[in-house]
Amino acid sequence: MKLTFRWYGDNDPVTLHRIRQIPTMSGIVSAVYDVAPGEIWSEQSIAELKTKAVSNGLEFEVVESVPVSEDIKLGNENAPKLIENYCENIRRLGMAGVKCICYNFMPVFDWLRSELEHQQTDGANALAYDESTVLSMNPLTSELSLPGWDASYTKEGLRDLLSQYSQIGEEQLWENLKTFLQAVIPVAEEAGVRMAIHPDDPPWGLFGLPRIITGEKNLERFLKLVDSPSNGLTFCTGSLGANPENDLPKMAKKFGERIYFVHLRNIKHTGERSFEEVGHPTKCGSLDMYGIVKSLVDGGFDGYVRPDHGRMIWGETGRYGYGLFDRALGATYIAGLWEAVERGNNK
Ligand code: DNO
Repeated sequence: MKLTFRWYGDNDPVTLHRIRQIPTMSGIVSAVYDVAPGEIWSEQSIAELKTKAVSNGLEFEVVESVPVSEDIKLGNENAPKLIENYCENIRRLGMAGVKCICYNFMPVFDWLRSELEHQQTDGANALAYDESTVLSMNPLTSELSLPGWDASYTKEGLRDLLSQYSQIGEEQLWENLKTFLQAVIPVAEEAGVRMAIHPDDPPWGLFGLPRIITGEKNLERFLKLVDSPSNGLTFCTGSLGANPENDLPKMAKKFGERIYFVHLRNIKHTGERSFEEVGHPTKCGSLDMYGIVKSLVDGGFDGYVRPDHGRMIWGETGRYGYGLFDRALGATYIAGLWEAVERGNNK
């Protein structure tokens, strides 16, 4: 297992120097942020990112994300060209030593929350999701807090996209995903890169938009779309765990060898389709973090792990979910869990 930490580039208030000081940290997870989704990343930007990491004693082996353009997810006439660009990015990243690329296939919205600064009893604030609040809001009037939201959408652009997706049900989205994978996975194989799809967060459809990377059955179906070692999963416990029907330890064990990247975080279920993010330890929330790590190790997982969203604690301000302090606490907790599980297994 390699412990990693997400870094948002030079604008990230969390510096590489600080990331490096987190015990057992091996590398960063990052992306080139100076190009629009769908475009080819310049070799120079990729190289600069790598140099920054390496000169701070960190590896750069994981990219999160190379975004998949809406045209690809919609499977429209622009898709082939954009898929070709995507393949070129995989080649370039492979050449630069990247081993794993995380991406998602969620239509329009990435991760969604109803609250960004939910006050917790210990004075921390955290991201929270309440389905009734989300559904009572109209994405077209943008009352919603959308942390994973691409702010560049205009209202017209969004209306247009939502109407295009209204023609597309889940089955068509599966088809478009298959077309994408059939093109990119052979390129990833050749480039020595493992593709790791991120589950939908939350793992159910919203605003009439289909979401398909949601649970055990669908992950199984996904892996069979193109059955190659380069076609794998990002196991995001907070995303999949939002649905209590997802048995995470069971899934971690079952898919262990095809999981290349793990986002570990805990959430507390606060009602039907409602949850808030909490500190990483099992005791803080509804997910069995030890059980998940044990199953990953037993299931043959040997990839990258990062602590996921942290709460804002100790007065820190910054990028929602991505401050330093709580994620660093999460990282050392994860390192501790791993040591305990591996030693226990070798007894
Ligand atoms: C949220 C993240 C997601 C993730 C993308 C991967 O914090 O886990 O935004 O990066 O869905 O493409």
